[in-house]
This record gives sequence, C-alpha cells and structure tokens, in this order.
Amino acid sequence: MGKFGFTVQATDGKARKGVISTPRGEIRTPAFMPVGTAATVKAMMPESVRATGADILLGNTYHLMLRPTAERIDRLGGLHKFMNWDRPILTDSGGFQVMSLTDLRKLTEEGVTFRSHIDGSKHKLTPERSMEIQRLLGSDIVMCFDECPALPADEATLAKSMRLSMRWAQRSRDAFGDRPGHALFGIMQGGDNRALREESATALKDIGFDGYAVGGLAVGEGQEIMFNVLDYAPGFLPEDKPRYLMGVGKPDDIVGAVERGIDMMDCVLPSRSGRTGQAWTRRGQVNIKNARHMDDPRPLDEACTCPACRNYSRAYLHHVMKSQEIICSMLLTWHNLHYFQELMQGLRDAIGAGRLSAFVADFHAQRAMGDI
Ligand code: PRF
Ligand code: ZN
Repeated sequence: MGKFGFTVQATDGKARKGVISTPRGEIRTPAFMPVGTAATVKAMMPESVRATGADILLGNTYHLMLRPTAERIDRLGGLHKFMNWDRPILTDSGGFQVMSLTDLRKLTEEGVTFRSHIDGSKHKLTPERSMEIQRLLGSDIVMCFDECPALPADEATLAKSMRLSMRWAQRSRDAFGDRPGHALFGIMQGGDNRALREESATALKDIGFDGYAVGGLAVGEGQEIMFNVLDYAPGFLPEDKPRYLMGVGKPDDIVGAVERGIDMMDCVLPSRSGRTGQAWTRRGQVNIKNARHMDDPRPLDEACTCPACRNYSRAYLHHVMKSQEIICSMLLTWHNLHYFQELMQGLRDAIGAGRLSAFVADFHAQRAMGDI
C-alpha cells in the first residue's frame, strides 16, 4: 500500500504550497475540505463535489456512529464505498460535535457519555472507541479524540482541558496503532493562551503524529483573537507535517489562516449557507432572497464558471429560493463550493509564484467593491 506523506513545494512568507499523498490520491494544499457529515455533502452528488475541485472530504464520527452506525458502514464495505467517494476522507473524532450538539453529557477522564440528538439514546465516546469507529469507517486521516472549550475561558479552565486532551492524544495514538497508508493527526488546544498552546504543541510532538491540527479556534473569540493565536501557534508545530485549522471558515478567515502557515481547513459554511440562500462571490456575500434580484437576468457572478453561474440568472435563483425548490440548494451549494475551491487554487498558485501579498491585496480590494 502507498504511504502517507507531505511535501512542501513552495513557501511565500509563512504560507506553504504542497501536496499530501495518500493511497487514495493526492491532496493539494492549502486545501479546503467540504463537510460531508452524514455521508453526504448535502445537496451534492460526490462527482459534483469533485468537479468543484475538492481533493478530500470531511466526515463525522459523531453522526455516523449514531446513524447508520460505524459497524453497519463497515459491513457495507466502508464509508468510501457507502457514499461513492473514492478519494481521501478525513474524519473528526466526535468530541467536538458531542459538546456542540447534545445536552445531558458527562465528561470524565475516561471520555464522554451523552444522549443522541436524534433519539435520546445513551452513548459513550472515549479515545479508544473513537479510534475504533474511525477505523471501521475506513477514514484516511483520523483525528485524535479531544475536548474543545468555548472561548472566552479562564486560564485554569483552558489548562485543565488542554492537558486532558493531551492525555487523550496519547491514548488515541496507542489505540490507533500502526496502520500503513492511514494517518493520525494530533489536535493542539490551549485557547488564546500562548504558553498553553506551546505546551500543547510540545506534548503532541513528543507523542508524534502524521499531521497536526490547530483546534479550539473559531469558537466565539472573533477573527482578531483567532489571527493573534495563528500568528504564533502554527510556528510551534513541525514544518514537515501538514497543519490543519479545524472548522474555519469564511473566505477572509481562510486567506488569513493560509498567510499564517495553515495547510488544511474545513467548514460547513459554503454548503450550509447555500441552503439558506447565501452565496459567496469575489465581491463578498449575496443574499439571493433579496427582492433586488427578482428581475435580474445576470448570473450571480459572470466570471464564475460553475453551472449555477453559466446557466441560470439571479432572477431564477431568487425564484427557486422563494419557492423552496430543491434545485436552489443544489445550485447555490455548487456555486459556493466552486468559489471556495477556486479561492484555494488562487492561493496555491500565488504561493507557488511568490506573489501571495498581491493576491491577498486584490482579494480584499474586490470584496471592498461590494456586490455587482
Ligand atoms: N476539535 C475537534 N474538532 C473540531 C474542533 C476542535 O477543536 C473545532 C474548533 N473550531 C472544530 N472542529 N476535534
Ligand atoms: Zn458560480
């Protein structure tokens, strides 16, 4: 079986362009990973997701363990076959979703017990069980089981939580074992506290992982504090391993994170906001529900080559949004994913050519002009 590896091909300031190789194909970095929580990127066929330029999808331990269960997916041949996506899949480990989606949960040294948000049934997740579920799913990039406190939080809370996550990282590493062709990523925590971030990075490097995530950001602190942390946190991590910023973000968050040395990101934003009528373009956000689009024969963005922009008017998109037609979610999700992937390609090309600052200046200038 092919090996998992990462090569940095070019740098521009702190930004890196590279490629992650896996037995299921290459991931061009900086990479944006669309979210396929329940074994689907909502409103999209997998071949359409690929057509937007995605090299890798994100799946969720939490949702899949509850329905249809990891054991059933395993019996059916694994997540790739089940959802008809044969390229790499990264799975999140479950703890973050337990904390954000369930109430009545209990956290101990052992792990977390919780009730399903679907039917109220009782479940338990530990580092060992999370590794087992992610193995049954057939995930290519497995995430450590961690805890992510919301911000703001005081230093004692952040320290206690981070140290628990580091003990869970060691247990995740031990339970994962040696699985050639599959990668295990550690997750740095420590909130907005520099010393705790450094302590967390040191603990993870001592254990040793195939890649390192920056967790615990985009949890209520705002962009300024997040960028503050990203000014130093990626620098605590090994240069020869991919760095993944979890759950980020808006286009300007992505650009700022890449400038600060992040290689991978994921966010529900392009898919989720597509389903609520929000489109993202070079010129910023467009709410297709707005009455100003009702008679507008122009596409969302005449420079965009996605099917929504090539074949449909703003007036049509407005109409199918108002009528709550399914095609509205399909077209806006496609457009948004296309826009996010095109932004990533632009970033990769700019880093490769050593002209990232000009690219970023143009990115901000176009957004400042506002919608057409
Ligand atoms: N940990 C895990 N998943 C996550 C996060 C985290 O800190 C975040 C934080 N933005 C999103 N998803 N395991
Ligand atoms: Zn488009």
